Amino acid sequence: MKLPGATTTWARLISRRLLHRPSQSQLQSQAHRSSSSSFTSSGVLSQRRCCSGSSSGEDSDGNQDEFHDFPGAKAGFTSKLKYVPETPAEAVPCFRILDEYGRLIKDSHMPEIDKALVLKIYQNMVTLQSMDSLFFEAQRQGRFSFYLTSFGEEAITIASAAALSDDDMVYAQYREPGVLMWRGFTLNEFANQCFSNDLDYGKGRQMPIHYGSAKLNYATVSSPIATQLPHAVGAAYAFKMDQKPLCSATYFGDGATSEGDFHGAMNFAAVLEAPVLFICRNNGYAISTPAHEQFKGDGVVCKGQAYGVRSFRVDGNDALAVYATVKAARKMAVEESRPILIEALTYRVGHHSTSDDSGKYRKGDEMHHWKTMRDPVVRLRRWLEGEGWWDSDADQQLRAETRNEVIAAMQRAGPRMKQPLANLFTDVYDTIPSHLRQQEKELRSTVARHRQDYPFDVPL
Ligand SMILES: Cc1ncc(C[n+]2csc(CCOP(=O)(O)OP(=O)(O)O)c2C)c(N)n1
Ligand SMILES: [Mg+2]
Repeated sequence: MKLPGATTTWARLISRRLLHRPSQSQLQSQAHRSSSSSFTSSGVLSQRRCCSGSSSGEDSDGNQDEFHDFPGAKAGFTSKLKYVPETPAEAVPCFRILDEYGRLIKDSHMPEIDKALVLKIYQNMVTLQSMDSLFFEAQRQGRFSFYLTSFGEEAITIASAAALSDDDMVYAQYREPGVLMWRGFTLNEFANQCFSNDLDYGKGRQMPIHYGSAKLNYATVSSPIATQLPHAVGAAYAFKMDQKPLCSATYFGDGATSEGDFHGAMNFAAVLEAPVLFICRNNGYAISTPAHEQFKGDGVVCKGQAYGVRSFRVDGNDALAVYATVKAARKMAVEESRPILIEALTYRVGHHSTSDDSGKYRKGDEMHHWKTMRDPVVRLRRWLEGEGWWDSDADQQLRAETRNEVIAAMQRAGPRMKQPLANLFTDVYDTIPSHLRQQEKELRSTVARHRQDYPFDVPL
């Protein structure tokens, strides 16, 4: 009987193995010849390394020179009862190019980057700072309901976005508007979303800062932490199957690594060899929970090896180092079809959000130190000034211009009508089901009875 291709090969191999099974005397002579392989009494092939100077085949740590092909893991044997330490003797070092004062560190791995690109990175970082300051104030004035800043983390999002291809899919958490800004999302578009006006792509259904853009390959932010990670793996796997030279990049905080979605996503990505960049902003806090209460071990970077994922640790406040790391990681992900974990160490300078007062759980000195001494925008500016590419006049002009642009964007977006009430009930079902119709009816009658308690600019 003719067997299908793959089965024929296996059948041949098995029959060859059975036909050529060695006799007991052959086994003995094989063992004496210190050959590279032998059959055990059960007939299973095991490897035998040639150990010079060790007649017992065991080194001083009890490691034996034999290993066995367990289906679950390939490992050598040891006669000593040993454990794997919970943390390595030394923490993984953090890659940087610029020191705290914006000086180039000698012999550092400087990426290929031209003046125009670094200036664009810097200008975007300043624009993001301006937008955050003014939007934060606007929220405090009650002009929109919620806001959250990227203070202290501007380098991570902007410099990493600069190192990606604009066609790579991005799955962000919420503190990454810098990526969208880099890709060309305008201040008007940011303001439209925060004001939930008639131009908001999300049709007013999401809280402010939950941006998204199909045009810019940026999946809409979703509030439940870490749900974006498995999506990024799926998208990366699709790129791989379609043989596209692209990757997906997913951003998340240190707190997100406590979610099951992080672990599931890492494992799937490793096993499927999906080209995805896991970019963790380890800013030391998940709202009020400090990192040391979030996880044990050497931060986030150490988790990569557990899943078989190559990992980097970088100073997230050094824009050049972030750019170099993401550039190298993207190349590996796309060319070798593999996931990469990047832990960017940083500090969340602002409150978690406008619903938080971080003075309740952080020391004032700590916040002041990071704000004044470790600011990523200042660090990059110092380096640019050292290169003769930037000066204080240019800086003042840029800050004045971006401030005016942000104010103008809010002036345009604020007075526009909100999204109509009816939008709350559409776009999930093809035909609106009866229970949603009933809810809509009840909502309309409540609004009619308490008109003064509902915003006048929401069309009914
Ligand atoms: C599944 C889930 N649990 C809890 C929350 C509430 N929550 C919102 S943000 C946050 C902290 C996330 O911290 P981290 O991932 O470190 O991001 P960071 O805010 O520091 O940027 C939590 C617990 C949530 N949104 N979703
Ligand atoms: Mg955090």
